[in-house]
Amino acid sequence: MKNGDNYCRVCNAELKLAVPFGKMPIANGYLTKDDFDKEYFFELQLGFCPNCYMVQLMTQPDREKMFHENYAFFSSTSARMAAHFKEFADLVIKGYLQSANSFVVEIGSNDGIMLQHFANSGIRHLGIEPSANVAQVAIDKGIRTITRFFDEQLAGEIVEEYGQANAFLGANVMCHIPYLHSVVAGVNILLKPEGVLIFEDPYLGDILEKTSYDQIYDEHAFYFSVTSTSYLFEQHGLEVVDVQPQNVHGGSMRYVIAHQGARPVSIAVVAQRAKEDALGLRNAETFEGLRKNIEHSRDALLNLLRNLKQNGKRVVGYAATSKSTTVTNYCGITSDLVEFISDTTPIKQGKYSPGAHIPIRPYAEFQARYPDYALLFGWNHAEEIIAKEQQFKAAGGKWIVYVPKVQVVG
Ligand code: JHZ
Ligand code: SAH
Ligand code: ZN
Repeated sequence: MKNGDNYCRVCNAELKLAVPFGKMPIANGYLTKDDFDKEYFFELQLGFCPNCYMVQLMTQPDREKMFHENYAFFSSTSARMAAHFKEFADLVIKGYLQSANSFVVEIGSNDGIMLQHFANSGIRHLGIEPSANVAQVAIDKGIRTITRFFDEQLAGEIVEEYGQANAFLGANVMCHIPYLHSVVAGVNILLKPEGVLIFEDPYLGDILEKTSYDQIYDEHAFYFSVTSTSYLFEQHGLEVVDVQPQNVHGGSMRYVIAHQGARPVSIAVVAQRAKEDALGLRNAETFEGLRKNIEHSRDALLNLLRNLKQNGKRVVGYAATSKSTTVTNYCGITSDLVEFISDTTPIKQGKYSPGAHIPIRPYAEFQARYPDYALLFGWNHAEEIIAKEQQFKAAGGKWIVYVPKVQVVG
């Protein structure tokens, strides 16, 4: 394997630079004033592999800089996501865990948002979650969790201690792991002959169609499509047997993977690959288009925010999402244009946003004095958020959204 930032982490071909974002901080690296001068930055560059079509970051910070005992993202902050993961768990229990003594493993299990349903049903389970603070929340709920990064080595240790798994799950974690070959080799070891890996991640097709460029940040090492994902698993004697689009996180894809030949391949896999060809996921020019769309989106958002400021309007950010770090830093949005960002997560409150250093304030401050405009950094939760903010609307408040295009609503 060639090393360095210019080679595909899946097939080793030379990457093409698709979108350069400039220097970026750690997306979840909320900080205090004392730490401003020590802040870490890296070059955020989206790369396209012309051989296996995997879209990926060219440079990635060390995993320990992102996932540690002060990780700022707790999964259970959205009611919609809690419901989504209950449905996911129910589907796995009914479809794959009906035999006695079934065993389910989840990587990136975070605060136990999904695994709690297996634990509550008395199913043998194991969570693998390297960020110790979020893992502790799960452990306190009685969910068996180990604080480690998953890889091939750990898969061997798990099989020795617990045996192989009927189901191996991951939501918004597979695309976070740069050393995918070790992970997939681990999946091979861990899965029973009839076992399945089911995982979901933000879908490249949605990112292109919606110009949701804020999905691009340090933690997201890969931007999967059915085409590129199939290539990866085939290298390891595994295959994609089903794909199911999911209406969460701005458009995700759920992949069902099995040992080659173990299960029939759904026509949805073939159909989705045809859609990807039509969308141009195998053409470098598609990504030149993305780059232009991103530049237009940035200009439109900046124009809007500058106009509002000139007109004396108060603008506050709603939800200090990881995604907002890309938007604020790429567009150059500071507290000059956005007074503060309201967020419900205690660990983020009282700190400053990465790079742009916009203050993060408790949600109560948003409610206490509504701004004229709320910039919806949590646009992926728009339905849930707009529904519960009827009072803001009644008070004359308006939403600014920037996906799929920059506009004012409400
Ligand atoms: P949300 C994270 O992305 C990081 P983020 C990670 N890389 C990933 O892929 C996805 O999650 C799964 C706040 N909030 O879910 C709470 C409100 O304040 O879009 C959280 O700080 N009020 C693993 O960070 C933040 O939003 C609300 O009403 O982009 C979560 O943002 C709601 C619903 C959320 O994830
Ligand atoms: N599944 C949850 C959490 C996603 S956050 C959800 O969808 O909401 C991504 C999680 O993956 C983080 O908690 C992070 O600590 C964890 N993670 C990162 N690298 C990992 C690895 N190599 N193995 C297992 N978990 C990992
Ligand atoms: Zn490749």
